Amino acid sequence: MAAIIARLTVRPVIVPMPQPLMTGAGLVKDVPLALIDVERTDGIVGSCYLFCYTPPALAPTCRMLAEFGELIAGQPADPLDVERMLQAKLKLLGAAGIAGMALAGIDMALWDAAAKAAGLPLCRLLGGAPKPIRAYNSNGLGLIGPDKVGPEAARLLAQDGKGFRGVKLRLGYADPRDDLAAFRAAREAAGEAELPIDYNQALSVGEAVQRITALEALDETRAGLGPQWAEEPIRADDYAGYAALRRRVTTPIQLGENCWGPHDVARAVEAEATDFMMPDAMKIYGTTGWLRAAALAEAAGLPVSTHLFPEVSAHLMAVTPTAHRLEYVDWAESILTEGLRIEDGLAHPSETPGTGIAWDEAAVRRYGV
Ligand code: SMN
Ligand code: MG
Repeated sequence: MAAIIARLTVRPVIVPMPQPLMTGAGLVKDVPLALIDVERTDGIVGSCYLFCYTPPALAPTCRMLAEFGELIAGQPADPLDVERMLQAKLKLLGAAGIAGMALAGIDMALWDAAAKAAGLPLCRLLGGAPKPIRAYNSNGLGLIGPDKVGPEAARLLAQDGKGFRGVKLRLGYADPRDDLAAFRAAREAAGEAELPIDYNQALSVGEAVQRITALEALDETRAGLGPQWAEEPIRADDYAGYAALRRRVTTPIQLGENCWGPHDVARAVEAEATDFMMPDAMKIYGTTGWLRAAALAEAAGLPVSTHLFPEVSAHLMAVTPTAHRLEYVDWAESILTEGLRIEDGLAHPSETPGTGIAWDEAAVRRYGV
């Protein structure tokens, strides 16, 4: 008998950022999360959280989820069909922003429920095994000033004895010389660890050519220890700009966290905009959208990394043919009974049924808004 969706509940929480992060696109100091539970008539509850980026987006996201909850109640709990139904409802509005986030949250919760119903970790339900994936620590190294970068890189590489062999460095300082100084300080502290850099869309195409070319001229880069990739140097959706940039630098370009659904990934591929692809489990439209994006990336020969949402992303990477790196952040861990397990720098998908997301109810009450 088909499982039916009984009800969706959503709870807003604002968790303090363990360590505030200054990026090229502004300061992140609070973690506004929409906690979603979708209950089926067989009693199984699927859960996931959405990261809403900025506190003003939290209440509208929860409201949108509640409205969608009314729409899907009574429908079969089959994620692909629910995704089609919500996409159809969003044809005129467009499935980006809060509407796209809500659709993704429902999708991830329904897949979590489906995996629990099967008694399988999500990656096994999707046909894979819970294999480990190399992770890097993305919890810090914001725009803190070049003088603070070395000690922070060392601290992040050592965090909780997780054995990281990579950390992400945010660049895009007002003064380009600070970018060079920050990279050199990070490299000195990080030894041979992987050092992806992230500009969070701070630059024009011309500035990006200059800044990345300058990094490529450093002794560190010439010795083979340059940035592992340059992430979002320019406006996220300027794929023609990315293609132009790629013709002028050799550092691999990374983008994808701002792709809305597999269709944006297809456009980025078509434009030859990038060397690497890092979809965000939420903006890509959840598990359903991820599988489609992963197929596009595989066909185009693009290595795939994750963006935020480490718990569910670890499962998705286990079934991603060109899986590359997992971005580890601990931002939601304070409201989870268990965070993602990382040992020797490798992330291990949870082995309990579902995605492993379970709420620490005392913490949810503490941070509820
Ligand atoms: C990032 C994303 C969201 C919030 C802060 C920073 C950054 C990343 O682009 O890729 O981690
Ligand atoms: Mg980024």
